[in-house]
Amino acid sequence: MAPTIGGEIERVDGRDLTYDEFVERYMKPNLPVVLTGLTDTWRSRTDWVDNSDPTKPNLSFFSSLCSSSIVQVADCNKKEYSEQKRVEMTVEDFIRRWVEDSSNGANPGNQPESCQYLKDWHFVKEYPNYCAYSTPTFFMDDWLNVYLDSHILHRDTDICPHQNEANCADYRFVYMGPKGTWTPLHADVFRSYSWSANVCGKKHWLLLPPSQSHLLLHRNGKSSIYSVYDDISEVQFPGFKKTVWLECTQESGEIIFVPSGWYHEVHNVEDTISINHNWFNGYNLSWVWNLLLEDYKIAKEYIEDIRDISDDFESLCQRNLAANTGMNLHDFFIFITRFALANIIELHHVPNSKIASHLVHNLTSIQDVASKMTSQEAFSAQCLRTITLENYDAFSDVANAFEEKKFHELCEAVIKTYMSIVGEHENFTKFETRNGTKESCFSVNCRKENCNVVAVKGLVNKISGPEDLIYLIDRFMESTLQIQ
Ligand SMILES: O=C(O)CCC(=O)C(=O)O
Ligand SMILES: [Fe+2]
Repeated sequence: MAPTIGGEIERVDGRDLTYDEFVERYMKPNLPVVLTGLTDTWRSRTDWVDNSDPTKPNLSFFSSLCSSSIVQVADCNKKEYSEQKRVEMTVEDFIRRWVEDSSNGANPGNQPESCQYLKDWHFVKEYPNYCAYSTPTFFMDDWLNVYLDSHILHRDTDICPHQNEANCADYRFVYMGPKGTWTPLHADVFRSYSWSANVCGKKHWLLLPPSQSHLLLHRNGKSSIYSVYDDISEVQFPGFKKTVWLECTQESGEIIFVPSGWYHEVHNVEDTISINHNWFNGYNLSWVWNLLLEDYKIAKEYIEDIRDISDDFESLCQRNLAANTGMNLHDFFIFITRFALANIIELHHVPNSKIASHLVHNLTSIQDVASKMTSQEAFSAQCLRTITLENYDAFSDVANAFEEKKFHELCEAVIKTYMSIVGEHENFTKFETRNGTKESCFSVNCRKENCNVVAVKGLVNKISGPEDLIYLIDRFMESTLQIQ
């Protein structure tokens, strides 16, 4: 049964769209769009494309510049659990196989037997000085990558031993593969947004609104459809025939915005290289929380029968949750607390600016999520007493956080983000002398002679759980509004 197509994804020239329009028309209502006209000046659109045939990737760029990089390569013909089987190899090997396969495939009757797709390559992390692209303003309000540039999401190294290595340090990726490579049906990690730009080549996308996600489920309620082009049994997947999809063929240079929770399947219809980021912010933070909570309940249910014989059941649930998803409820709480503190510090400096409205929106969305947290067992006083001291300190010890270099880096990244979004980034250099001149203040944006950032610190001594975070934000907003 072929998927029913309801229409095409809207296409808009990104140069004619303001940031506020993007928020109102796509980010806030959680709707997809294809943006054109935003990648023409990217270095990758010259360097990564064949000089003599601009429809083809310049594979020799990668085999000469990045030959020894270790990357993950999916075999699109092999399913492993609910994903494609992956192996690690060097870029050199990947390119060599690609070239071999394409010359084999060129002979009539010869089908290349493998279908190798390089995925999730942390190219920016690995080559920070090669500026392949610049993130379009529309996608800059990115808490996930900004946070991961200075912090880690989950700190138990026994669960994620490679946390500090390039392979799981951020969500900025390069994908590359020949015509025919593809990505199975999925919704993105953490229910984040994603944007994906074709540096060269063409992709066909099918997207399903989250209101129809339940129609993809197997009748056992657990597993989901692997590919919409499989021979899907009506008995096993009774909802599938009711699904209505949006589609698009994304051309070279175009960027697709994939909203939170939309299932999608992607096929490269030409040899393709793409750049993509996953991210979240104040507009989809509750999606991230809702998924984490769902996964937490599943993790808990799974070991419910050992609750009575376990000394520390809650810690076990959190451990399993982090192992399955990359973070647990406490990691997420540390994340929103740190992020809220950084927003508070910066808002203290710009209470009457265009930037302030972004920061206030961030803090409000954090409060909303924190208020949902309060009813969870994981945040009961009893459970918080059992979490590791290191984790507890990470959110409770506010005074210490203010002194940490990584927290200062986060503050700086936050203010730079919103300065760029409102178009004030050129003002930056004026304030960059802060370290030499103002000992008590670490905001890059500080324009105050006697900056009393200590007063902000004084608002709260300790954050012992979500209630304290809500209270801190309330107190701070009150005092900031008074200044205004
Ligand atoms: O390009 C692909 O193969 C998959 C990309 C994707 O799933 C995404 O950008 O969210
Ligand atoms: Fe995706």
